[in-house]
Amino acid sequence: MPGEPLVGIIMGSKSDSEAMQPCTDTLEEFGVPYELIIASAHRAPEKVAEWSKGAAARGMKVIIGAAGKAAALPGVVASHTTLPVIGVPKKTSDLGGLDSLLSIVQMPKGVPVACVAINGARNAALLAIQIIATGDAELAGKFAAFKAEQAQ
Ligand code: RP5
Repeated sequence: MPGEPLVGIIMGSKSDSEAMQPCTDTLEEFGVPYELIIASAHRAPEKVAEWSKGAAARGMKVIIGAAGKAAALPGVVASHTTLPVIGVPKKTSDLGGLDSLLSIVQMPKGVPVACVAINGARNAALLAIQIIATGDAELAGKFAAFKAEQAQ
C-alpha cells in the first residue's frame, strides 16, 4: 500500500495471520497504509520493545496488536509507546479465545489497551481508522459514508 504507514500491526505468531486478514483488508479498503510485523512478547521480547518504541517516530498513529492464549503482546506494546493500542484477542483451540480476551482486556491502571471482540480484526481496523480520522477530514468523510451505507 503506497504512503507512509499510519497503523502499526503486530501479531504474536504467523498462526495469527489468517484471523488478522480482515484487518489488513479493511485498512486497504479505506486506503490507510500500514506496517506489519510478527513478533511475540514472550519469544522475541526485545524485537517487540524496539519496534514499539520506534513506532511513533516512524509516523504511526495507532497500533493494533493481535495475540492468542497468554496474550501479553498488546499490553507490552502499550508499555513501550504513547500511541493508542488496540488489542485483538485471537480465538484459541483450548479456551475459545477467552484466555486471549482476558489477557488483553485486564490491563492495570495507567496502561490502557482498547480491546475488540475475539477475532475482531475488522473492528480493530475500523477503530484505528476512526482514531486517525479525527485528524483527517478526507478519511472522516470515507468513514461517514461507510456508516451511512451500513445503515441501508
Ligand atoms: C501467541 O501464541 C500468538 O499470538 C498465537 O496466537 C499463540 C500461538 O502461537 P503459535 O504457537 O501458533 O506460534 O503468542
